[in-house]
Amino acid sequence: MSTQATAGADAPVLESWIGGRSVPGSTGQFYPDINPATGELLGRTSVAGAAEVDLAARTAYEAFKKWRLTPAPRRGEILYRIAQLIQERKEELARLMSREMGKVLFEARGDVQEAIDEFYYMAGEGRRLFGFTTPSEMPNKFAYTVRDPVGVVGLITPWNFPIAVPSWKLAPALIAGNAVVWKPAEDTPLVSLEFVKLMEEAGLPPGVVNVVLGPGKQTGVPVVEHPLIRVISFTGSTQTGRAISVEAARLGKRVTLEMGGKNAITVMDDANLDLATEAILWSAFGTTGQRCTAASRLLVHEAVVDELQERLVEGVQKLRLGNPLDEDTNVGPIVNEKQLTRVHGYVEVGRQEGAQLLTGGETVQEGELAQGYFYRPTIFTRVSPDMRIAREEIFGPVAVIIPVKSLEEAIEINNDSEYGLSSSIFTQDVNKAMQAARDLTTGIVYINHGTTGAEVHLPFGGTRGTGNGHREASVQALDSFTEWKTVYIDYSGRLQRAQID
Ligand code: UN1
Repeated sequence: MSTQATAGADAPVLESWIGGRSVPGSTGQFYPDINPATGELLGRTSVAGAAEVDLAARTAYEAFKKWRLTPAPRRGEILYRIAQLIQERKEELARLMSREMGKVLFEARGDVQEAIDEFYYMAGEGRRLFGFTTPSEMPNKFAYTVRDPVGVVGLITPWNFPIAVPSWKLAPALIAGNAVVWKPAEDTPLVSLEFVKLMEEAGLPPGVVNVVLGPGKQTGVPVVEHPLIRVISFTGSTQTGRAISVEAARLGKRVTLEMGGKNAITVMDDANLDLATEAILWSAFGTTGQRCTAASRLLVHEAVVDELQERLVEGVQKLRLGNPLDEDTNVGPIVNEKQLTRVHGYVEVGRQEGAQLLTGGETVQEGELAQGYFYRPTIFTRVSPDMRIAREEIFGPVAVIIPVKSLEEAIEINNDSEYGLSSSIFTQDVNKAMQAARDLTTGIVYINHGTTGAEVHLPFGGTRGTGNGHREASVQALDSFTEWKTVYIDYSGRLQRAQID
């Protein structure tokens, strides 16, 4: 972390990291970095503006010229060392993440583990990065394809997976030979700075990844607009993603978007209810419901709805809210006050819409927790699919139960959503499971498993309003950060005209 003189407070000033050094923001503004469990001020971000983004983009462009010519297997070795170093610092990074955005420690460790997995995985891609060869239609002519890097790519990432989600973008961008301007969420500057410094310590040349710190308006917008930045890869809210998309279209840039979800778990009448209960509690209230893959709709067969409700309420009451750094905490705080207000606003909407509140529905006011942004895990039941709480992404610890009569009805409700990230079904009937796997129109489908738990070597992404057709992690992520180049080599010594001769 950058710990230069602080102006008036004892929390450190956090500065952007460009070309291997700290750079103060020229906006003159500061943004607070607050521990959401305690209200403690961890740092004050010196907000970067267009000038720092320009410096970062030009620095990246210079670094790109060398990085693209570094053989991909050598780039892979650096990625491998990054993975090793993250592994060594796993605990340290997890604790910092927990303090900064409130994820409970064991989940923060998982977040860091996802980055380790991703960097190891993409390191191996350095010895593949497959193109293909195919016969030419002419004699004495040869054709092949290669993946070229795009150049400088802009990454805009959220606070909810502050190490894992950036890694899904950084590792493929880097292995393909791109340089990066990364704007992490304004709520997680510390962990982002630690991460970029770690990458350089592992051997990444300074300037290949540059971090610009600040909110979207001041710092994100210039990233989207900068002419040297050819690709914008964004994960975050639908509202911001759509705005980026419009701007990127105007500027003729490639943009990959990973936005909201309204993921559903279907529970059939033959389901293993113990397993379903456990999976729902994990999917709905893990990361305090602040995941794109969080289960926020529960489509429960009417034959088991009463029993499942009882088990869920019992389960929720056993969840311990607390400081995320305590090993026995199950649910941490919401990331900031704005989100807390938003979540409670949706609970009010649910009440007005006539949904029945089963449990939760309020902030926590007792003891130490009153200092942080804690909200009780909340379940509504007797929800109808057209209510706002059944349609809009809440991004907090709120799940709604919609009773259904059949598998067909569950599939229809599941698919009738603006979003299409993940879905899940609990059934012991293989025929129903296969029908669901065929007919659920989300990017990810889980059978007898909750809606979260993506692995890095498989495509991650969603249909409809969740994204714009690309996938993250997996080898498919390379498509976001490469241009296909087709090379024809004519060794006939004469002019051969395709489609003519
Ligand atoms: C996200 O919510 O933005 O599968 C990412 C999961 C995690 C990643 C979620 N591995 O829920």
